[in-house]
Amino acid sequence: MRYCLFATAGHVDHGKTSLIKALTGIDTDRLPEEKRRGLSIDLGFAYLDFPDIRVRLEFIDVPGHERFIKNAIAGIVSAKGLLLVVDVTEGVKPQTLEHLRVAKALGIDRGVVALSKVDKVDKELLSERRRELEEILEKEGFNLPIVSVSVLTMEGIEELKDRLKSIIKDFSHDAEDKPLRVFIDSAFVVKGFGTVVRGSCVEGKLKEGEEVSVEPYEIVAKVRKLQNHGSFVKEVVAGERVAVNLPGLDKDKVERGAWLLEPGSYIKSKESIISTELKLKPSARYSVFCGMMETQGRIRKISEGTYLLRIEREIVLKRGDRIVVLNSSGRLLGGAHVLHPYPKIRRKEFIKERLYLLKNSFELYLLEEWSKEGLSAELFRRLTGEGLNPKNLIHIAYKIEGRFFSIKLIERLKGKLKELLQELSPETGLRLSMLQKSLGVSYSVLRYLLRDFENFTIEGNALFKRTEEASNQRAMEELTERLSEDIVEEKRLLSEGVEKIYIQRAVKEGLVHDLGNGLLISDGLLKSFVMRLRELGDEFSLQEAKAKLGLTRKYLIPLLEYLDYMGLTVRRGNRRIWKRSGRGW
Ligand SMILES: Nc1nc2c(ncn2[C@@H]2O[C@H](COP(=O)(O)OP(=O)(O)O)[C@@H](O)[C@H]2O)c(=O)[nH]1
Ligand SMILES: [Mg+2]
Repeated sequence: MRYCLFATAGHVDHGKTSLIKALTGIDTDRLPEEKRRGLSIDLGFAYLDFPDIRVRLEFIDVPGHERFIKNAIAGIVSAKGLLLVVDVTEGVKPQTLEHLRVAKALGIDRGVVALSKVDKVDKELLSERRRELEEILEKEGFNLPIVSVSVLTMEGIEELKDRLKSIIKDFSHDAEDKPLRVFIDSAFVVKGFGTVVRGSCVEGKLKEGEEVSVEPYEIVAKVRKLQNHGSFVKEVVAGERVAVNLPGLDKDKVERGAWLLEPGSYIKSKESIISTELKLKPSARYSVFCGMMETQGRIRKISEGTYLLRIEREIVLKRGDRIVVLNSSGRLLGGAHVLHPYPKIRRKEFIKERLYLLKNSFELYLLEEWSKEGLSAELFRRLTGEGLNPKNLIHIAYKIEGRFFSIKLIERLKGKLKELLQELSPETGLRLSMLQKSLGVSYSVLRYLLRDFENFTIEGNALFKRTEEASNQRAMEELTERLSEDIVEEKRLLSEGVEKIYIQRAVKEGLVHDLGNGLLISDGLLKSFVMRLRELGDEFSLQEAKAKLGLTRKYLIPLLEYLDYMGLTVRRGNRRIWKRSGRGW
């Protein structure tokens, strides 16, 4: 089963609650006060199943009274579509427009309009109202089908269901793959279970037994039971109305607007960069809805249509989220969308100079904003709810230990490092922490940068310049190491990039022997050959030597001749005899 959330919208008494009841059989006016007054005060919930397309359409019934505009926003904010109800006898009224504008502010553009109570009017008035309605919808920027309905005669109810079905049939369910986000609208205690929070799952999935973090309070709690409309379920997904049993949670800690999130999946902040068509003023104080959470805030203008929003409490947002803006007296102004939920650098010039990146290639913006720390896929996901596509960073960034750094920056740092290293003397060295500080980079980045500088060595936690002597020493060590297992031809070493001068020096110092014909052997290997040959007794034949050392004639003959030359052996025909006076070995 998949789920899709719709909200009702429309002026008070236009027939929203009655229509939901006619569609679903569920009476959403559940508060005693609502029953008494015949008026929806708070949100109500119902659902309609379409078994053939395996979708449950969830309804949030929104109150229409103007005093409850905030409840209306809280209801519409988690919806993907709208069921707008307009009383045919009254036509469009203030809250009809207001709710349409809330939907617009939230980027909701799909849904159906029900022209209600058509049992009360004649055909003429009906078609006049329809025309009026079409005009207004167009003016407000909506293109929605209109269905005439009556809950008394049940006229149009089936048509309305068909319309709804054809809309939700094509809905994408990719929100299911995002990190979990539940907007909480209430919390209560159920005897025997403990605290239950209820809300709309707008993104992701949640399973029984999983841990969630309740934000913005930073409480991690374990899900004991899950329900969808009173039935226990093992898992809930995006689009679903949910009741989540969190026994360990204190119900009084939770208020409407809180979130259930996958722990660690988002960043909370009090500042964000938003984009809007509204003309906002730095002098004014605004009321903003982020999800169902209402808070107060002020803005700083970055440029036309782009503002830095500073709110009074830490909340959870991600890039692409819509927020609703009201003026300080609670009048709806419109919507904005979040470009950056956690701007680390809030300097106006920084943001302004990079507006294009901010709007069009967020990865690149973040690469500059987090230049020294590097951009990780995890950070990207926390800010956007999406995976970082490394393809977008090819040719622009290096990946160092899981984080991306711009090539431009790394090259600049290399230049700076070069300058710093020029002043380094062989004796004193430089603490790595000092270098890190001067460059403003992590240890892993410093190590990455140092790879390009050859004549330095790290000893302990300091960097030393290699003296020429030390460089020679190192080259010699490398050379003898290379020659310690096999006899190697000189031209092969040269082709591997060993400098001739080091070979000559090694031979001169006795570390390496030149057997003639350009065959080189390390002193150690030569000694071990001699020792093994000595095991053959006072004298040995060419064949015995070959079997003992496993060398081909190409190498063996120069080796044995070299022993003769060294005065260790004398050759007699095919045999070699150890000389008594042979040096040492
Ligand atoms: N005649 C008639 N009355 C209706 C119809 N739908 C709703 N009503 C009445 O209109 C009033 C307000 O309806 P309600 O559903 O509470 O409106 P809401 O405030 O938009 O939820 C109630 O008295 C309903 O009985 C309809 O189709 N025909
Ligand atoms: Mg109602």
